Formats: sequence, structure tokens, C-alpha cells
Amino acid sequence: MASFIGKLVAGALPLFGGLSPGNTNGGLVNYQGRPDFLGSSAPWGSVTYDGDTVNQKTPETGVTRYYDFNIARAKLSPDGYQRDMIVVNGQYPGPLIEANWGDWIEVTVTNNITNPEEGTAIHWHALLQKDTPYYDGVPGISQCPIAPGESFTYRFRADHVGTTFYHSHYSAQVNAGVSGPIVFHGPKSQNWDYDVGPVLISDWFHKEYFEIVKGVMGSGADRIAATSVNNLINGKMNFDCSTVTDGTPCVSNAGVSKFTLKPGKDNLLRIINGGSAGLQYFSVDDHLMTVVAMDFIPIKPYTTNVITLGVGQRTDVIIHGKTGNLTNQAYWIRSNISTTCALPDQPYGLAALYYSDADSDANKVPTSQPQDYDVTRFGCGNEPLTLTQPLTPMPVKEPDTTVTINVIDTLNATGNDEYLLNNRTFHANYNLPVLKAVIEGTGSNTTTFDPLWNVLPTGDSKVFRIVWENQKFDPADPNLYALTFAHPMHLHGHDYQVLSAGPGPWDGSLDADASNALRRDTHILPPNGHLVVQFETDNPGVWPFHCHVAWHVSAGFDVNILERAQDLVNLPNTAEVMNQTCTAWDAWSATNVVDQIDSGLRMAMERS
Ligand SMILES: *[C@@H]1O[C@H](CO)[C@@H](O)[C@H](O)[C@H]1NC(C)=O
Ligand SMILES: *[C@@H]1O[C@H](CO)[C@@H](O)[C@H](O)[C@H]1NC(C)=O
Ligand SMILES: *[C@@H]1O[C@H](CO)[C@@H](O)[C@H](O)[C@H]1NC(C)=O
Ligand SMILES: *[C@@H]1O[C@H](CO)[C@@H](O)[C@H](O)[C@H]1NC(C)=O
Ligand SMILES: *[C@@H]1O[C@H](CO)[C@@H](O)[C@H](O)[C@H]1NC(C)=O
Ligand SMILES: *[C@@H]1O[C@H](CO)[C@@H](O)[C@H](O)[C@H]1NC(C)=O
Ligand SMILES: *[C@@H]1O[C@H](CO)[C@@H](O)[C@H](O)[C@H]1NC(C)=O
Ligand SMILES: [Cu+2]
Repeated sequence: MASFIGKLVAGALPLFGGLSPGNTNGGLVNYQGRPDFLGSSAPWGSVTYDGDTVNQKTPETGVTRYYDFNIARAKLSPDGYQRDMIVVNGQYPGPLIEANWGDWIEVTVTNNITNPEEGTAIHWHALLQKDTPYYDGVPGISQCPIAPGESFTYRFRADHVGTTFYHSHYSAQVNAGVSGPIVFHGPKSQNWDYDVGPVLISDWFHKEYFEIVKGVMGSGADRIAATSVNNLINGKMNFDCSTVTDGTPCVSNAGVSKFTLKPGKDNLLRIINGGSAGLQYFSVDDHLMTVVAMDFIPIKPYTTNVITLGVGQRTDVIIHGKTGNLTNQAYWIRSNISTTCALPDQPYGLAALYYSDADSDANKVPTSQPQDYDVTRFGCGNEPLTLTQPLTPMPVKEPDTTVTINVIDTLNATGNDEYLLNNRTFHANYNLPVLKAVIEGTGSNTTTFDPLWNVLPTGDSKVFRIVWENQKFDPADPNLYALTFAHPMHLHGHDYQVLSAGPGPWDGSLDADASNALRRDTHILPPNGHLVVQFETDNPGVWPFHCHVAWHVSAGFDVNILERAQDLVNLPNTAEVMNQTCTAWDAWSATNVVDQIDSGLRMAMERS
């Protein structure tokens, strides 16, 4: 390991700026130093935020924040290795979206992807989209893809306080670079002095996403595992270019991200796993972190030297700044991809940490030693539920419906990888999103949905419980893979309560405190284990509940919760808004071949 880090920082200076920001990230990416709120005063006054999305009132600010997103191809070298990417406004990661709690946000997204053309759609991860389910950004579910050359304007509410991100939900396009952070300012659940801003972590691949998905979905000998080759922090890391033999332009020591803390102050870091597959362990040398929020929910603070982050998860931490001569040193920020629960070639992400009052070279290379933490106790999952409790308790209610979903990873009749959820797999119809089918009545009851849409209606249920079972339950079946994987399970439209998560089948008992279970929008379903969650059906919509590993949702790992179908049918504007993308997509797809090699949510093979 010492030799690896040695190689990455070899002849170390310049460790930073070996490549210009234009070449690496399409421009300088720096989200640091966020204000406490936008504008001249905090519009929420004395209201506190407790993350209770069922009961909490979001303040009316009367403000709309406008953004323009141009989605286009670009050749960039985030880690020094040049590759074809698809990015927002020419940069990776994309621009920060920032608003006060209660503001509206309007983003006009233009699909400027050419040579070749393809669709796009942007999902605003973890937003509830209450009364605006048609702006959730999932092609084949809540909209048609935005056709090449077309624009679509999303308008939605900043309905939480905290940290999240946006990403393309069209096939595995997120892997090409279509993602960026979101910060919603609001009442603080804990005091901090300085907002260091988003720290977006992403496992990294050098192949184009279409090639990776083709490999993952391939049959027999054509099947290629999706191995990540690097790990980026805010879109930067070094790469050892001596391994590149095919002439691809590559610069070793492209540079890592740098962060600055205020000495003696409480510094907030907003850590996001915005990657494709890797389970990340995040730590900072010589510093402890106080966890204050997980996803959008304030947490009873606890202090640790490591946090776990499955893809789609966020954790806000406070780091108390050092003082005296310790602030003259530089420290490594590290994010390590799990080598047992993911497939990284090079698992180690690095960024450099400095203090604002450092008296010497601000480019000095850290020499600090890594935290010594044991990850085996997490068992490819998240922290124990007894450790991570919301600040505002919400007791666990009795569900009126419980659905158990058995997950298996198998090969279908033609030998392609396929996830089966209770024997069903998901495949999007880009031309007829499920929400459109619902309001047009063609699919407004269970009997008429295409089984490949994998729709799960909540009916009249008020409290809906889902038991995910991730077991290899037929050991005799040679088509079942011997291993099951860790799946970060993300539900759109809700913060669910996490009741139980761990190895083996669920035994019916709660791991969480029944008076105060963790709430969040993404939690890991461990390998050979279970995950039990529940939510109240307070948000009419069609909400994907899917694994956030790009290649798993490609292989159909998605069930679409149809919540309060009758309210959806009566929701104003739905038909008009859906028409905007569907009319253009129908026209484009009538004369162009849509290469839908996967499920469509990150890619799906066309079925005959
Ligand atoms: C489309 O992207 C190209 C770069 O690929 C850029 O020059 C052009 O301005 C973009 N068009 C729009 C409408 O943003
Ligand atoms: C830092 O300060 C402490 C006491 O405040 C002193 O013992 C130590 O030698 C100093 N270290 C350096 C590297 O200057
Ligand atoms: C995390 O990564 C560093 C390299 O940056 C390595 O030295 C350290 O051993 C890793 N930690 C664990 C617990 O694997
Ligand atoms: C899946 O289908 C097979 C046969 O088609 C059946 O034996 C099995 O019980 C089904 N499993 C589930 C979980 O529905
Ligand atoms: C559901 O669909 C079936 C078949 O089209 C139809 O007979 C039935 O009336 C529908 N029920 C409702 C409640 O719409
Ligand atoms: C949808 O678009 C088509 C074609 O432009 C139009 O005929 C139809 O009236 C539109 N429907 C709605 C509900 O806007
Ligand atoms: C198996 O899955 C692949 C990829 O989704 C698909 O192209 C193929 O048609 C499927 N085969 C069968 C027999 O369903
Ligand atoms: Cu998965």
C-alpha cells in the first residue's frame, strides 16, 4: 500500500494541477464555503426541521431558483486518463444546485447529446416530488426520455434540508458523468461554523458506459464483470498511466481535490456516494467525524473514524478543526471502496486537507497515516440501526400490508444476467411511461399492467411494509450465481423507516428501536441477508424502489410502487407535462433506433 500511494504521489510536486482544470473537470470544480442560506435572511424564521416528511410543513418562500442544464458529450480526463463523457454544462461533476428550504427550483434540461444521439432524463435524488410526480425524471416511469435536440423544464420543491445529488436515470448514463450535488439550506439540527460543501465520491471507469453494460449483460463467455479502475473525490484523483498501452492520452499526477478547514471551528462536510457500484468507507486521517445527518434526516450525533456509504447515500459530518501548529500539516481524506463487497481494481480515493491559517506551502503533500478501522463488523451493510437514530422520533406503526420480495440474480433463457424480484424483472417502455399508462387508464389496475413494468400497487394500504430477501434460495439451480451482492436500495418519493437489516432471512423482529427507527431514502440490503422498510402512503405517484448499483438496475432490479392511483388520475397537469417529452420521443424513436440494451433505467436489452 505504501508503494501504491508512493506511486500516485511519485515525484510528488506538482501533485495538484498536473493537468489544468479545463482538461480534468471541464473547469474548476469548487463547492466550498457555502453560506448558511441564500439571500439576506433565513426565510424559515424560527421553524425547526425534523425531517418528518409525513407531518412537517415546508415554508412558503415565494422564491424560484432557475438553472439551465446543457447535457452534451465531452472529452475529459478527471484522473488524467482521457475518456468520452457525457456531462452537464461542460463540467464533471456538474454544477451545484442550491436553494433555501421551501424554494421552488426550475431546471431547463437540454439534450445536446450528438454523435451518436441518445435520450436523457435527470432524477433529483431523494426529493419527494409531492404533487409533481411527473418531474421525478425516470424514463419509462415518470416521463419519456428527453429526445435529442429537445428541452424539458423540471419544476419542483426544495422539500428537505440537507444534502443530495442529481443524476441521469437514462440507462447507465450517470456513469458517463451526468451527476452533480444539491444543497438545501435550512434550520440546522446541530451548530456548525463553516460549510465545507459537497464531497462527491464516485468509483471510476475508463470504458464508456454502453460498453460496460454490454459486458455485464452479455451471455456466457461474452460476460465481463464491471470492474472500477479508480475512485474520485469531487471528480479528481491520480492514475498510474504506465499501465496504459493503447495510446489513450493519459497524464499521471493529474491532481487530487483539496479541501480547507477553519482551525478550531466546527466544519461541515456533505459526503455523497454518487458512483455506479462501489460501497465506500470514508475517513479523514487524524480527525474524528461527528455524524449529524444521514440522507435528509437529522441524526442523534455520534462520533466515529469511519462512515459507510452505499451508492445513493449521503452523510453530513462535522469535523472539529485542529489548532496550533497542527494546522500547518496537510492530511489525507480517504475513501476506500470495499474490496469484498464490490469489484474495484484501484479502490483508494484521496483528497488533501489543509487549514486556512497554514503558515507554509498550501500545496504540501500529506504524510498522515490512515485511520485504523474494522469494516468486517458492517458485513457489507451500513452502520447498526441502534447507532443511527433520528433526532426526532417517529414510532413504528403496524403495517396494514406487508409484501415480501425475494431477490435472485440469475441467467435467463438466453444466458443474460437478470435480476428476478418474486420471479419478475423490470424493463422500461420508453414510449409509454407507467405514470402515463395510469392516467390514461390503460394500466390503472393491476390486471392491465405489462408484467415487465413490475408494478406494485399499494391499494388502500396506509402503512406499507416491504421485506427484501436477498438469499440464494435455490442452491440446486445452476443458473443462480453462487454469491449474492450488497444492494443499496433507493426508494423514490419517500424517506422510509428502516426496521431491520442484516444477515440471513428476516426473523420478524425489529433491529431498530420501535420508538425511533432510522429514516432515510437509501439503505443497504446485505448479501445473503434481508432489509425491512416501511412508509406511509402519503404521496401519490409511481415510485421506483431499486438497487442503486447501475449494473443491477440495468439487469432489471426495480419494482415500481404505484401509490394512490386514483389521486394520480385526478392530479392536474399530468397529461400535458407527460406529453411534452412523449410527443417528441415518439417522433424521434419512430425514425431512430433506440439502443436499449438494458432495463432502461441504466440500460436494457430489447425483448422480442
Ligand atoms: C451543445 O453542445 C456543444 C458542445 O458539444 C456546444 O458548443 C453548444 O453550444 C451546445 N448547444 C446548446 C444549445 O447548449
Ligand atoms: C507543536 O507544538 C507543541 C506544543 O504546543 C510542541 O511540543 C511541538 O514540538 C510542536 N511541533 C512542531 C512540529 O513544531
Ligand atoms: C484505506 O486506504 C488507505 C490508502 O489510502 C490504506 O492505507 C488503508 O489501509 C485503507 N484502510 C482500510 C481499513 O482498509
Ligand atoms: C418462481 O417461479 C417458479 C416456477 O416458475 C416457482 O416454482 C417459484 O415458486 C416461483 N418463486 C416465487 C418466489 O414466486
Ligand atoms: C380493471 O381492468 C379490467 C380489465 O381491463 C376491467 O375489466 C376492470 O373493470 C378494471 N377495474 C377497474 C377498477 O378499473
Ligand atoms: C398531447 O399532444 C398531442 C400531439 O401534440 C395532442 O394532440 C394532444 O392533445 C396532447 N394532449 C394533452 C393532454 O396535452
Ligand atoms: C434475457 O435477457 C436479455 C437481456 O435483458 C434479453 O435481451 C433477452 O431477450 C432475454 N431472454 C429471454 C429468453 O427472455
Ligand atoms: Cu444491486
